[in-house]
Amino acid sequence: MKLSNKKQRNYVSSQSRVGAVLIIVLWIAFGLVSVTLYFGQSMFFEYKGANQSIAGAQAEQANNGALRYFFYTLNNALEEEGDFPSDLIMQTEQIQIGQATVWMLGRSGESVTLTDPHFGVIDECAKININTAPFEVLELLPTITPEFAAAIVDWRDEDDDVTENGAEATMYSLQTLPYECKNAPFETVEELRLVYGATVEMLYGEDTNQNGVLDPNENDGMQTPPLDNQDGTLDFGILEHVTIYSKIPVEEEESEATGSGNDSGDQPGNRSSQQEPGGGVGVPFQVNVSTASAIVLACLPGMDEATAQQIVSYRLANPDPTEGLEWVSEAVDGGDVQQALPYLTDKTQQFTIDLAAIGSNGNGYRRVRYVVDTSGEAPVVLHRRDMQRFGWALGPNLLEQVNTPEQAIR
Ligand SMILES: [Ca+2]
Ligand SMILES: [Ca+2]
Ligand SMILES: [Ca+2]
Ligand SMILES: [Ca+2]
Repeated sequence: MKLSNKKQRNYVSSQSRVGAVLIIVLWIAFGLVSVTLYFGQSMFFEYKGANQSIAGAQAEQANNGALRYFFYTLNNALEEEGDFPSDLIMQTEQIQIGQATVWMLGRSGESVTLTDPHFGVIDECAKININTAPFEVLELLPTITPEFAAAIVDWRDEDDDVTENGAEATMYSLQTLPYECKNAPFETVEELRLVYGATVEMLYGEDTNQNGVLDPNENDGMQTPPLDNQDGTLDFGILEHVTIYSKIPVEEEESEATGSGNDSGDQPGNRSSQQEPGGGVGVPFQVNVSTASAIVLACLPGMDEATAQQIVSYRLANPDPTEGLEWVSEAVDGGDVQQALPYLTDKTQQFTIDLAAIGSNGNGYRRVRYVVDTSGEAPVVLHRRDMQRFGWALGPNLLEQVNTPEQAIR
C-alpha cells in the first residue's frame, strides 16, 4: 500500500524530530561526562596538592629536628670545646625523622668534580672573614678583581677615603638607583651584592645552587643557566670562600683574665680582633687549618697555592684528628709557613648546617641553612636562610632515586 503524500511528509518530519532529540541528548550526555571528568581531574590534582603540602610539612619538621640533633651533638658529643663536629660523631646523611629524610650538605674540601654531594657540617672558620681580612688577602680570592676587593674594604670601613681603585659614597650616588655606601661591617655575606662592581658570576661562580657539587646545568656551557666553562670542574665564586661569622677562638684563661669573651664591641665577626690569644697574636682573623680548602689557605699571608695544597693533601692522608698546629710544618716538608702560622687555628666555633629534606614518597623537598655559634654558654642560631629557591641540591643520583617509585628512599 502506498502512503499518501501528506502521511509521508508527517512520517519524515517525525523521524527528523527524533534525530534532533537524539543529538541533543548525546550533547547533554557528552557535557555531563566532560563535567564529571573535569571535577575528577581537579579532585585528583587537589589530592596530589594535599599530598605535596603534607610531605612539605614533614620535610620542614624534619629540618627543624635535624637542627635540634645538631645542637644535641654540640652539647654532648664534642670531646673538646672548639672541635669540629665531624661525621664520626654525628649522622649527616639520610637521617630518618618520622616519614621524612634529611641530609646535611657539606664540603669535602678536596674535590671540585663531585657530582654527588658530600655530607657534613660546613665550618665558617674555614673561610676568609670579609669584615676583618685586609685588602691583600681579599684580592687573592679566586674570581675577585682588585677593584672589587678595594670596594669591599671601602664598603665596611667607616671613612669616606677611597682606597685605590675602590668605591665610596660618590660612586654609589652615580648609580641609576643611587644608594649609600654602608661604611659599617657586613651583616650577611649576601650583602656583597650591594658592593660597587659586584656581578652574579663573581659572587656565585658556577655553583648557582650553592651545594658544592657540579650539577648537570653547571657543566653544560650556555645550554642552561648558568653560563659555565664546561670543563668538568666546579669553579666557585667568592661566596663559597667568605664568611662574616668566624671569630678568633679565645683561650679560656685569657677569657677569664679579661672577664669577657670579646672586647672590641659591636662589629659582627670582628669582636675578637683586638685580642691576642694563643697562636693569633695581633692578627685580624684566623682560619681553621683542619677544615679550610686549599683555595682559602692560599690567600693567607706567606702562603702560595703549592704550600696550601701540600697542607690539604697531608690532612687527607692523615685523617685522624690533628691536635695543635705542629703538623702544619711537617705537612709542608721544609717549606716556610712561619708568616702564615698566626693566621691558623685548629679550633672552630661557628658552623653552617645546610639541611635538605624530603617528606613521604620523595615529595615536598625543603632546604634551609642555619649558622650556629658555639662561642657563648650554649649554641645559638645567628642566621637562618631559606634555600628553597635554589632548587634541588642533592645531586642527580638522589633525584633519580626519589623519582623512581621502586627505588624510593621511603
Ligand atoms: Ca668607607
Ligand atoms: Ca651546584
Ligand atoms: Ca650551564
Ligand atoms: Ca667549570
